[in-house]
Amino acid sequence: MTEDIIALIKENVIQGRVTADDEGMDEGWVGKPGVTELVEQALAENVSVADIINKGLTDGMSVVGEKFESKEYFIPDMLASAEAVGSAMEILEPHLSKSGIEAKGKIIVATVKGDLHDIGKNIVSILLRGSGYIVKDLGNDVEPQAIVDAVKKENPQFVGLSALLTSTMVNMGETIQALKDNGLRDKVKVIIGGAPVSEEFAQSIGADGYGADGFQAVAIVESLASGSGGNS
Ligand code: B12
Repeated sequence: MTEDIIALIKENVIQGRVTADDEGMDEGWVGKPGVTELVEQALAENVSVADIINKGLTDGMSVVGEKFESKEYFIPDMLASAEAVGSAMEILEPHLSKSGIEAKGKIIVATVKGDLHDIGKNIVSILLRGSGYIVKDLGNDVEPQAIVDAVKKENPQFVGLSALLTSTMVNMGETIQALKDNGLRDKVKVIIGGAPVSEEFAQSIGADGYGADGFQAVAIVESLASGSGGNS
């Protein structure tokens, strides 16, 4: 029974269905419960929160990642699945501490100063949340000083910076400089991403890691957390 509902959650993540109204990737799903209804049902049936997250949401998102890499899925498909995971995590968040699940770490994410593109940053946030991290999303067009202030207040292990414009990617370097100027650079690992950014650029501004997509963002954070990755 538990396996059934977990399998359904996983399948509905793959289908990108938030609620029963959603069509999903394949036909014939409208009217059947989506991820939010299934997660509510699973909680009512006392299914473990860890199983919902790990075997339902995360395993579903892994399949989506594979389909994205093999070009079977495109960005809107991935967004639909990421949204489904995000809405499930909103329902599950109040239950995390109760079920003894410890957050893996905390990350502050922001799109840098001057840049209003936040779709990619939002995907990164959702996937990190889905992987068990506490994410403090500062939004877009975020001044270096606001990131410094947030690091002081939140004490995160990671900072994730996003930029989509060649004119704003320089503000990633400015942000890292601001962290240095405030004596905070050694306290956080900084990872960066966004279409114009590259591994080489990350190294040139002294970032700790670069991720080409949301799944790589999670992988980099995981490897930096275990001390086995990054550019440094
Ligand atoms: C949607 C969009 C907009 C929307 C943004 C809406 C929003 N809420 O985000 C609006 C209409 C506001 C917009 C405005 C502008 N845009 Co625009 N926009 C785009 C567009 C079409 C899609 C971007 C996007 O969302 N991609 C989908 C997401 C999922 O991908 P992503 O952002 O790359 O994120 C992924 C990875 O990069 C990575 N990632 C992202 N962030 C991070 C962070 C970390 C830490 C990690 C590890 C990974 C990571 O993971 C993400 C998920 O897989 C692109 C073109 C394109 N095809 O990319 C142009 C584009 C980025 N825009 C462009 C331009 C020029 C502008 C404007 C200047 C246009 C104008 N003249 O007004 C303004 C600038 C506004 C501003 N100050 O920011 C140019 C940039 C050119 C350049 N090289 O600088 C592009 C490339 C279009 C083009 N070909 O000319 N835009």
